[in-house]
Amino acid sequence: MPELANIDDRLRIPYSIGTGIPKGGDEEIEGYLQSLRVQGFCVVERVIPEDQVSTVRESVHEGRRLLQQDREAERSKRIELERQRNPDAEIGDGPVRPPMAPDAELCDIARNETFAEYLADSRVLRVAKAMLDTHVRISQTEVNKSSRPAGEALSEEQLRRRGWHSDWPHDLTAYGPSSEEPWKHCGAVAQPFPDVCMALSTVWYLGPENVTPYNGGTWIVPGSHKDPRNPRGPDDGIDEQASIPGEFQISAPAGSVFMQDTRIWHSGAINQSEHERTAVVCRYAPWWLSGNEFGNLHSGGHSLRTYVPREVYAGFSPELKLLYRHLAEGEEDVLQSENQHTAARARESRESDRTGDNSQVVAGTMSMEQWECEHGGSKR
Ligand SMILES: O=C(O)CCC(=O)C(=O)O
Ligand SMILES: [Fe+2]
Repeated sequence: MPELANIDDRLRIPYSIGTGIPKGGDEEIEGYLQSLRVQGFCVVERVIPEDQVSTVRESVHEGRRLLQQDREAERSKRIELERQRNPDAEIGDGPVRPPMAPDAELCDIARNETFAEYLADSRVLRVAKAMLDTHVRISQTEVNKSSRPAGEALSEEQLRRRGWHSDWPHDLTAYGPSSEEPWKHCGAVAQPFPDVCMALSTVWYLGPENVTPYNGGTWIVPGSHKDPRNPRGPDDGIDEQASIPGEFQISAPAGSVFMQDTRIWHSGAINQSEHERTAVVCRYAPWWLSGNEFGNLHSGGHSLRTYVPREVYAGFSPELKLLYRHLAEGEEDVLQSENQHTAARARESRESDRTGDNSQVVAGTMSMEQWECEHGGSKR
């Protein structure tokens, strides 16, 4: 492929243990961070141990069924509320604007508690905190992200078709607002995107098979997170459905987590196998990224606002609680202790009455890499 000659070799570094990242300790985490920064993604393998994957997968299938039931009941309640507010309201089959908790829509994490605990896995959290902020939270949870078997012989044309996009808050379609439903809008960062990783989308591959290009390995364009164009940019001249030079598909054992900078251009893939590639998608974001006001319209439901019921939240581990506290019924999210500790140190240094010498501080001369090196990088 002649076009590939232009693709920077740095975009072919290992993205997982299976592709060459050293296993264990700080070196492993550094490998993920390097891949995320340079290529825009990484894969943390076997976050769900091999012998647990089928239990977790089955619990998610059951969780989806229960959610469906609960959502029907919630929707009827919302319609009732809407009618009380406006007796003339004409309510069809479409979305009904949700009020605040406890009448907002159930977050997908409810009914999926067996899966949920893995979201606070130590490797995944270390990576998310180093990329985003020590106070990281899950802004979107979508348990219905399987790639289902295509079930028929596919033409070359079908196999060539992509669905390139980047994810919230970098999805320029902002999930379909209209003049009738202006509230149905999840917000998108304006182009050109600032060079900041604002959130990490994670795809949790739950088997039953290992993920390969044949059965739904996610398509990705390495390095595209740094390109000011976007496949959904209305003026960028990119065909959302056509292949792009440098594209390739992720491979990973079942139970692994694909983590991507939300700016990266990626696409779901056709599953040519006989089995559903079960998957859950969650988006980790720092405390400062507005989620529940604008960001929670998800494929499982029709809601901008989701909430985690009190009794579900009470059963979470302390680490998982920190990821969902902002959505939990009756809870207030406050800055986590690591952030508060930094603020306390900053205040202490301001309070000392020593006057120092800044003659060696020439503003603008320190690179980000130098700063990270001096401050301990991802071990912070
Ligand atoms: O299913 C996949 O492989 C990708 C899913 C995706 O792109 C999304 O949910 O935004
Ligand atoms: Fe996506």
